[in-house]
Amino acid sequence: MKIRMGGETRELRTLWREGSVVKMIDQRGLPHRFEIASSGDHRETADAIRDMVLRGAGAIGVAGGYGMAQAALEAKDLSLGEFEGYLEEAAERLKKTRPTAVNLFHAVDRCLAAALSGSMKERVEKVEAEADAIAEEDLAASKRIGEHGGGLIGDGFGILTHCNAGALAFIDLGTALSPIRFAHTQGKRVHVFVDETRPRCQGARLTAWELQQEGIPYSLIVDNAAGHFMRRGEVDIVIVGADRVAANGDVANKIGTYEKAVVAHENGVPFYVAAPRMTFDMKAETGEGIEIEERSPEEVTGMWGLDDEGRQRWIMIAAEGTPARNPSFDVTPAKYVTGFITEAGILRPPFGESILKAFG
Ligand code: RUB
Repeated sequence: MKIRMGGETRELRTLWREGSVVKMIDQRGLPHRFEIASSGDHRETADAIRDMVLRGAGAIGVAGGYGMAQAALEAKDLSLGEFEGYLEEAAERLKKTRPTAVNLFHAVDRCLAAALSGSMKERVEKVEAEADAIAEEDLAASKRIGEHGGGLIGDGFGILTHCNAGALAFIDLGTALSPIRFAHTQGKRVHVFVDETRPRCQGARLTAWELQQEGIPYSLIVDNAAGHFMRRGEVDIVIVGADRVAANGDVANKIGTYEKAVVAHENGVPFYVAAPRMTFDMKAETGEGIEIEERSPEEVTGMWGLDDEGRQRWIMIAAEGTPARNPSFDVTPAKYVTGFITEAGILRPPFGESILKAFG
């Protein structure tokens, strides 16, 4: 993605690997502070996923793969038996960080499978190659999602998106934002309605920042305003990402997605989910079984912001000790989804069949 800083433009990925070191854009400081964070071993990479230094299903998956490559390099001087034990433990540690995005589980399992046969040298090389392949596949999928989804966007469209399913949620380009980038590059006039996405404000902090970097017109709106704009006919299409899609087309995505889908349905606005193969979980028959991460109540009772002197500050919104609930994701039933924008094309209902045909 293009990062404009002090008159200079840099092309960067959200995260990348330099041997045993993983580098990533530290998303906790954005949009006010741009910093690259480094993780020197798989434990630090697990911490970075848990603490949301990086986030978004695709990026979490790639980080999980890179964490496994780090673990393989850390264990390369052990016996084969100890190596396998070390990698299995690393896999467990990485998988425990965030439960909902299935990309993490797919990536870690692929790398673990690569670690279980061959000589030590071959095993380490295979895990590294698998981790790098996952990153390149994700990037290729984003490009295809952009091309397929770009065709759904007409000139002059208002597009609503929720959370951040952009370059920062992936290696680059993203899922929901990729078709928007594509349509913009084709010269179509678009206007993006960006839900702020409480409690962590990924829309206000990350999606708005990405669109600003790319020069794509947008308005930031509070989460509660989406229905208002849909009812007034200002939104022509909703495009969101996903953390896990069940085999029947139920979608787990950032909390609030379900409400947007219901309101879109009520107003006849098409509701599309942009997601690559890695986000589909064929083992989950429906959305019922998907684990929903519950995060700290403090994210609801307070928030981060910038003070007058440019310092990042945590401020309280609710009274000290206010009880709060903080589910990070919700499940949107498949009946509200118009289609899935995937690297294999647009999947249409009945999703049980179209998903199985594309990814089964
Ligand atoms: C991110 C979120 C995003 C999806 C899409 O949640 O819900 O919409 O992960 O990601 P969080 P992708 O910020 O809590 O990780 O574009 O990678 O499919």
